[in-house]
Amino acid sequence: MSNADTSATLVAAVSDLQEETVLTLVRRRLAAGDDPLLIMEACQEGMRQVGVRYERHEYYLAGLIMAGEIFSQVMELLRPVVECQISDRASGSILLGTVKGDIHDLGKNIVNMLLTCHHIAVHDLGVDVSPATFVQQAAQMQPHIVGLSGLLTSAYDAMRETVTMLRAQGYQVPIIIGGGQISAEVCQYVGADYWTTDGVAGVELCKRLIAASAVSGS
Ligand code: B12
Repeated sequence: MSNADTSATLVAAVSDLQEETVLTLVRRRLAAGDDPLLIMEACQEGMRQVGVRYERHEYYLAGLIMAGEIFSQVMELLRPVVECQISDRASGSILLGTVKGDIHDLGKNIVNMLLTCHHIAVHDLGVDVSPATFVQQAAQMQPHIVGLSGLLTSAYDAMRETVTMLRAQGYQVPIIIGGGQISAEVCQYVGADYWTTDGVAGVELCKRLIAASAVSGS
């Protein structure tokens, strides 16, 4: 089977919530030496499809919970492989969290893992983090970057509030927002500096921003 075929099969298995099939396919692809980030991408697409099926009332909350559990298990399989594949060093720090009212954390946890692999210090505040907590922790940690995660439409207001509060307190560090439904329009509404729907691209951005701050001495 070609890579494209196995990816399509994996996307479908995640979308169909076929736990055993997903885990078997992931183990098989890892054993064949496939890139763990490509495997993760396929699973993320499957999760997006689960969301679509939830919207169509084909799945209910239990389906979302099941999808979350499957994805967590996939990440447990991928984590050790990702960790030993990345060897570069980028010193810097990021304050990360899922914003107030939102408890989605699978994407945030991936970003945490990838950043940690690149030796960027991650201070992860968890989920449902209030704007005041972000501000308080930014004061303590003085991070190079603040990263806000959110998947719910209602999270955009919490993101906006967080950005406004950080700026009002004088923090001029780059703020990145991430999550499956984020767009340029959302970024503009929130007042963040950067946005992404892709963890790998987000981590590359963090590395560039940290390198630039080292050059400018900020
Ligand atoms: C799994 C899931 C859940 C699980 C989450 C488990 C967990 N531990 O996270 C559970 C069951 C808890 C859940 C609950 C709910 N969910 Co939900 N959920 C999903 C689902 C199917 C997948 C999300 C996911 O994990 N994707 C995989 C990850 C890897 O992708 P990701 O988060 O986008 O992250 C990537 C990037 O975005 C990026 N990234 C993410 N954050 C950041 C941050 C930074 C700084 C950077 C650089 C990058 C970055 O990196 C990641 C890797 O590439 C989505 C569907 C979808 N389209 O997203 C719905 C979805 C997000 N949920 C939805 C809803 C409605 C709910 C509930 C309200 C349902 C309910 N009736 O209770 C609750 C809300 C609870 C709350 N208060 O937060 C809706 C939101 C609709 C909306 N517009 O607001 C969605 C879109 C489904 C849908 N299409 O209707 N959900």
